[in-house]
Amino acid sequence: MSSTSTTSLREQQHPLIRQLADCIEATWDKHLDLSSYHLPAELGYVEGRLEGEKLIIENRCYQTPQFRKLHLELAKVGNMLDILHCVMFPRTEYDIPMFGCDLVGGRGQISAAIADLSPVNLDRKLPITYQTALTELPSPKFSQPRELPEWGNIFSDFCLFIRPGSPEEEIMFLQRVEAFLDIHCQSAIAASPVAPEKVAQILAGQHNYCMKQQQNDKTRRVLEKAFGADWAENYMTTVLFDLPPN
Ligand code: BLA
Repeated sequence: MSSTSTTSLREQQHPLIRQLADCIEATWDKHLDLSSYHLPAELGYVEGRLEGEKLIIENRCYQTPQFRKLHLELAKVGNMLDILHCVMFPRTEYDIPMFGCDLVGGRGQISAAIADLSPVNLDRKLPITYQTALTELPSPKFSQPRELPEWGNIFSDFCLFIRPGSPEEEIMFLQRVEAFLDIHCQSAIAASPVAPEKVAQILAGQHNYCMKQQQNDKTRRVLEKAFGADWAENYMTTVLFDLPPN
């Protein structure tokens, strides 16, 4: 997949998606030592059809010394649906949270904007460095907060899930996600690997995170309608929320 066509998909998407995609990549570039991550070739760029509209999915993946996989996905269904999906999977020898973000919109309006740094250790608490940094951030009020689904108990107290009510709220969302990313990248590069006996707990926490995310029926339905149930199951378990190898 050439980068020019990823750039062009981005240019066709909702401005908030474009801005957040640029922001995520710039933050990764600024803080982290990126190298390439191998995705099965046939899953890097995918086209399907959903209700007569063309569905395009473009993936960018990297790895770093601290992260097993950094995944940024952009998807577009005709003019109906624009999606940004991003997950940062830490290597299991680091006791650091999972960054996840999803923006879903269509016809000029973002309906779901969610971002979190989700704990994966046993007591489901963020490391104290994260708690301190996140508590110090300005926490603006949004006019349309949204309710998490049942599987959303993986998210932290700092999880932001809203429907942006104005261009100002879109900017506030973008700024808060940028702050999450800065805190996360800085904490990750400062982190020391855990003792080997703690790795299994972190692995279990990442497993739980992925299993819960795989229960998101709204994501699954879009993929199933365009590509069929087997393809959707394979994509959700090997690309979107793959489990780290044991
Ligand atoms: C919601 N995700 C959604 C919705 C759709 C998708 C259509 C409903 C939008 C709405 O309720 O307004 C679809 N999201 C997709 C598709 C992909 C995608 C097709 O990423 C990929 C190809 N989802 C994530 C991550 C998080 C996440 C990383 O991928 C969070 C960190 C959350 N998406 C998330 C949540 C909802 C959602 C919590 C709302 C679910 C609900 O209300 O039931």
